[in-house]
Amino acid sequence: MKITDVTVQTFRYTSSEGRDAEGHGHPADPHDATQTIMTVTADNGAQGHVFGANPQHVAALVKPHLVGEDPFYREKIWHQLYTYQRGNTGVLTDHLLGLVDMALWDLAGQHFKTPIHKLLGATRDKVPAYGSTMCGDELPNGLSTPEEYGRFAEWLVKRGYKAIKLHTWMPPIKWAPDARMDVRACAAVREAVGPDIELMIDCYHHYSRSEAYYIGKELEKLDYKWIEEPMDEYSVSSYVWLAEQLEIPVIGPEYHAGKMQSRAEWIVRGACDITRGGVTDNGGISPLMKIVHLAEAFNMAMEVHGGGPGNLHVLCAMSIPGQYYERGLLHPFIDWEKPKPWLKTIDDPMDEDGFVHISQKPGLGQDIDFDYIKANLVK
Ligand code: LLH
Ligand code: MG
Repeated sequence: MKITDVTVQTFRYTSSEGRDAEGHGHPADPHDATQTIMTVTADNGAQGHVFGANPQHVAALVKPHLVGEDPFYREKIWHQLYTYQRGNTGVLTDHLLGLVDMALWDLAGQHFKTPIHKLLGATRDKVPAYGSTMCGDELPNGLSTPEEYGRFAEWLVKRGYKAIKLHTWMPPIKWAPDARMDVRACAAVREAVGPDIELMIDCYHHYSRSEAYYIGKELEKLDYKWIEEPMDEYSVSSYVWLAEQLEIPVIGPEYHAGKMQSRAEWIVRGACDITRGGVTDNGGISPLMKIVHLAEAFNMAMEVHGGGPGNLHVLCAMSIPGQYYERGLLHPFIDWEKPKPWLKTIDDPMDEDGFVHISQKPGLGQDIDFDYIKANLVK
C-alpha cells in the first residue's frame, strides 16, 4: 500500500470561544472562524482524517515525506519527520507531527475496520473523566470569583464528574496571578463538593518557587490530588526542589518540549510524582505510547494531557494507573455536550457516573459530518 495524497481543506463555522492575549481560551460572542481537515489517502482508497493542521505547513513540510510511503510504516515516517524537525522546528512542530501520526493511525483503523485502542492493545473501553475548567475570567456568573468556581463545581458533580481540575486566573487578567486567590478558589470548590470528589489545580505557569510551595502546602490541607505546572517547566531543578518539599503529588511535564526524552529526564531526576504526555504535545499516539511504556517501566503513575480522540485511544490502551480523561475545557457558559459543527456526535460522551466511553467505530472513531464540511469549504 502507498500514500498517494495528503490534502488540507479549510472550512467555515461559527465559534463561541476566543483566545486572550496569552492564548487562554474563554467564552466569546459568536463569530466567524475557520477549521481545517487533513486527509491522507492511500492507493486502495483508504483515508485517515484529522482536524487542525496548517495547510501551508502540510503542503511544504509533510506531504513530500508521506507520498509514496507505505502508510503502515508509521515509525519510519515519524522518525523521518522527527529528524526533519531539526532546522524546521518553528513550523514543523510537535503539534503538527502529532496530527500526522494520528491521521496515519486513523487510516490504519479505517483499513482494518478497527478502533485504534484495539490496534494498540486495549485495556478498557471507558475512562473516568475529570472536568477541567477554563482559566479564570472576569465574566459575571462565569469563573470570576472563588464562589463562582464553587457553584460551577457543584453543577459538575451533579452532571456526574467525580473529579475536577481548576485552571485559575492568569494574565492578561489585571490582578492575576495571585496565589492567595488561587487557594481561595480551591477552598471554595472543596467546600462546595465535599471530601469525596478528587480535586486538582493547574495554575499560573510562572510562579516563583515560594509561591508554588505556598499553594502546594495549602492544597495539602484541602486534600488535593495533584499540583500542575505552577512554575516554568524548563526549570527542571525547580520541579525537583518542589517535589522534594511537598507531600501533594507534583505532575508534569505538560509544556516542556522533548517528547518521550524529556519525560524520561523528569522521571530520572525526580522532578515529578506523576508523569504526563499528550498526543499534540509529544508528536502523536506513537510517542505517547512510548511515554506510557516508559512510565510502566519505572512503575510510575501517568496522566494524559488534554482531551480528544487520540488521547482517549491511548488512555484505553494503558496498563498503568493513568487514570483520567481530561474533559474540557469547561465553563458555565459553554455546552460541552453539543457537538462541534463539523461532527455529528461528540468525541467524548460521558455517562452519569463520570465515565467517558470510547467510540467503537474504526480508527479515531470520529463521527465526521462531511456534508457540513463540503457545504462550508473556503474556496
Ligand atoms: O493555560 C491554559 O490555557 C491551560 O492550562 C491549557 O493549556 C490546558 O490545555 C491545560 O493545561 N490542561 O491541562
Ligand atoms: Mg495543564
